Amino acid sequence: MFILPEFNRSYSSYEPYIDAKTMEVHHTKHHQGYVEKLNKALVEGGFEYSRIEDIFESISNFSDAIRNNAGGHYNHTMYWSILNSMMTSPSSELMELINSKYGMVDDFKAEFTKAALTFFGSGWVWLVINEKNELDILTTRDHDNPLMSDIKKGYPLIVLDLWEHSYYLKHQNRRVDYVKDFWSVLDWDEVSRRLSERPEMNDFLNS
Ligand code: MN3
Repeated sequence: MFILPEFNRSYSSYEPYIDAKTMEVHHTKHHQGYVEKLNKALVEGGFEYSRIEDIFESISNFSDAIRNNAGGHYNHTMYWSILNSMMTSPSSELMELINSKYGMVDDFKAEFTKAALTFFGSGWVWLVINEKNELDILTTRDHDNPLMSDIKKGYPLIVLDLWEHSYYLKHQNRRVDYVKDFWSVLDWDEVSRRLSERPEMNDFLNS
């Protein structure tokens, strides 16, 4: 059984960039819903798992309900983990990778923002490290994830929720303002930690 991760900060921690009401509803209603539906679908299918990554590894064997809700659980858990109210900056390892692929950090942000704004519908935008040890920006539909066995695009370092429920109360239809505000609450320490502690490429790309 999976459980909703606790929020270790108050929902108002990310004001004025992400409002407290959005955080609360997003966490206690949307994310909670994905966890409940995932558990229900796993029980009905007779499955027992303790790691979402193990479900992702053979994702095409599962129902849409398991795919969507397992992705919903992982993606939201990761999204919460990369938010911070403190000013942080990329590690030197991450900075080198950004410089070699995009130029300055602002150039990377512009590319990531463009991907978020040109994506149509509900989904997620990601920064991943791929099997060539290069950074990549990509988008996934619904609750798909770069670690899913039929996607396998790399190990995720940054994720941003592009579903309207993540910004509509505050930003309404202005996804551009939501993405701009995201940079003010992105926890580069956690992104850098994910990079330095990423699993061996073989563990998640070739299995
Ligand atoms: Mn969401």
